[in-house]
Amino acid sequence: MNWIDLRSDTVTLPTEKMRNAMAEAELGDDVYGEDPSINHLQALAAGKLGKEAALFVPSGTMGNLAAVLAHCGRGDEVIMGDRAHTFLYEAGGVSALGGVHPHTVPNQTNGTLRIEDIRSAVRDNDVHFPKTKLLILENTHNNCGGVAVSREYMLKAASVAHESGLAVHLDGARIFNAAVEQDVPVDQLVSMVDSVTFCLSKGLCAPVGSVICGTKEFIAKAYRVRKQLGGGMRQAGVLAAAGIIALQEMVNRLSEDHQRAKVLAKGLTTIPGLRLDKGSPNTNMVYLELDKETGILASECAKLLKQEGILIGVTGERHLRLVCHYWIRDDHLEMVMKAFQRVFD
Ligand code: TLP
Repeated sequence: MNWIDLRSDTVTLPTEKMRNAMAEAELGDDVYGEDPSINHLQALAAGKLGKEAALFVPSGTMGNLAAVLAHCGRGDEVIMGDRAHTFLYEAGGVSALGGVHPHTVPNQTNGTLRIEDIRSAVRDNDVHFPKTKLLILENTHNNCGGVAVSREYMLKAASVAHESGLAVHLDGARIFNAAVEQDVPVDQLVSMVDSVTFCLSKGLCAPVGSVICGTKEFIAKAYRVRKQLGGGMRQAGVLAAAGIIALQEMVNRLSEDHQRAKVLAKGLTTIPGLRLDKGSPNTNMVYLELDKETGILASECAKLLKQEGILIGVTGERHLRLVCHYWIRDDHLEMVMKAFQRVFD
C-alpha cells in the first residue's frame, strides 16, 4: 500500500538524487578520518551553522548524548525543560550512560524556559549538590507544538547560562525548520550556543544521520565519545552523500511543509470535536485534541484511518500528531481531511 504517512518527518525516504549520490559516493574509513564524503558533509555543516567544526553521528539521540557527555562528567548536572526531547524521549541516556543528573524546569507553552527558572536552577558550590554544567535548549520545540523559538530568547537564555559558568547545547533536530519559519539565517539562530545537534533524517529527507557542531576542541571530545558509544561508522560516506544533498537542496523547501500543516490544521478543525493542541501549527506539526463528546479515542481514530491508508501519531488518549514533510502532497491533505470527516461523522 502507498501509505500517507504523517506519523513523523523521520519517516521520509531519500530522494532519487540522494540515492544516486549514495551510489556514487567516494568512501574511506571515517574512524581514520579518511572518508571524503563525511569530511565534506562535516565542513559544509560547520560552515552553514557558523561553527568551527562538525561531527557526523548516526542519530539525533546519539548527537545529544555525545554532546552532553563531552560537556559533562559523572555527577554533573544538566538543566533542561520538562518537555524536552532529551528528557522525555531519549531513554534517559544522559543518566543511564553518562551518570549526568537531569534537572528539569517547566517548559512554557512557547518552548522556552523562564529566565528566572534557569537562573535559580543553577546550584551553589556546595558538597551536597551536583555541579551544574550545562543548559539544553530545543528549537523547534517538538513537544511544545513544533514551535520555533526566537533568536532573541535564545540570546537571553544563553547569556544567563554563560554568566553562571554553564555551557549551552541546542537540540536543533529541526533547527532549519526554525530558521526558515522565522526567516533568520541559521548561523544567527545558533550563534549563542556552544554546541548544536541537527538532524539530516527528518524534514531534510536523508535516510540516516545527524551532525554535532561546535568548537574544534569540543568536537575533538565529542569524536572520542562517539567512539565510546559505538558510533564510529567506517565507510559511512554512503550516508553523508545524502546528507550533503539534504543541506544543499532540502532546506528552503521546508516552508512548503509549514504551509501544508496550516492547510491541514484549518481543514481538520472545521470537523466538530477536533481542536488544535499545543499552539500548533507553528512549523510542520499539527497536534490535535479530540473532544470527549466525540466518543472516539485517539488510538481508535488512528486505527480507522490506517484502514484508509493514512498513518498518524497517537500522543495521548485523546491526542494526535500529524507531521507534514517532503512526501506529503496537496492531494494527500484533501484525502486526509475527507477520511477524518468519515471517522467523525
Ligand atoms: N523525534 C521523534 C521521536 O523521537 C519523538 C519524532 O518523531 O519527532 N530531538 C528532537 C527534538 C526530536 O524530535 C528527535 C526525534 C530527536 C532529537 C532524536 O532524533 P533521532 O530519532 O534521530 O534519534
